[in-house]
Amino acid sequence: MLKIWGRLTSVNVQKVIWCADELGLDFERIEAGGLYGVVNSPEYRAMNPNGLVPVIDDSGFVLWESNAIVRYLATKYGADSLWPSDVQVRADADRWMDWQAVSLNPAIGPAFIQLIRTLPEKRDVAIIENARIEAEKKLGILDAHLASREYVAGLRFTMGDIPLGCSVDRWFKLPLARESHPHVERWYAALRERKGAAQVVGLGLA
Ligand SMILES: N[C@@H](CCC(=O)N[C@@H](CS)C(=O)NCC(=O)O)C(=O)O
Repeated sequence: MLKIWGRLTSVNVQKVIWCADELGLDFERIEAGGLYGVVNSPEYRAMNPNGLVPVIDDSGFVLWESNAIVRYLATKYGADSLWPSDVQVRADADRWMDWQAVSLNPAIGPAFIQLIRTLPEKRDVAIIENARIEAEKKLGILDAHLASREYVAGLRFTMGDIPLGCSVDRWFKLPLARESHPHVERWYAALRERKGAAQVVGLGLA
């Protein structure tokens, strides 16, 4: 059976759980990372020398890097659903997965760390405000893209929506004032209805 290591409070673990649920896979999730530790044990480091979550073991095939895991699961179990067969649709989905990892997540991250993982008396309002401004700029880019599409890669939900869905879910749950991005809001509302999204959208921030 597919094994997934990682705590559900990790946005990167959330992507993998959402993807596996979307595909209807049977899997076992093993707590690791944060307060659960595990990631520094020799056994874990042998699977992922970075000591980070998530990691999967699919019948002996071990893989780390959340977006690579989503791509792998989508390719193996979601041909022509999560994994688009059309090369251009797939490239579009891929592009937004990379953008989530290198642009959107780093923009939102500092606000999340300050507002959720830092004691109120230790919070730095300038970091929160700078992160908010950066995140709003990125969400403006996503909003313009979604103005003419149902989902990030076109008419259908694909693997490309999952990492972005996790980041945007986190953004909408942060206790701060947000600008309006109507197309992102419409897309996120549709994602929230999906059975595969239930575990992630049902979580509180921690
Ligand atoms: N690029 C990696 C980043 C993984 C990562 O940074 N994971 C964080 C949680 S989001 C982690 O393992 N932190 C240490 C811990 O939880 O103990 C991926 O996407 O899988």
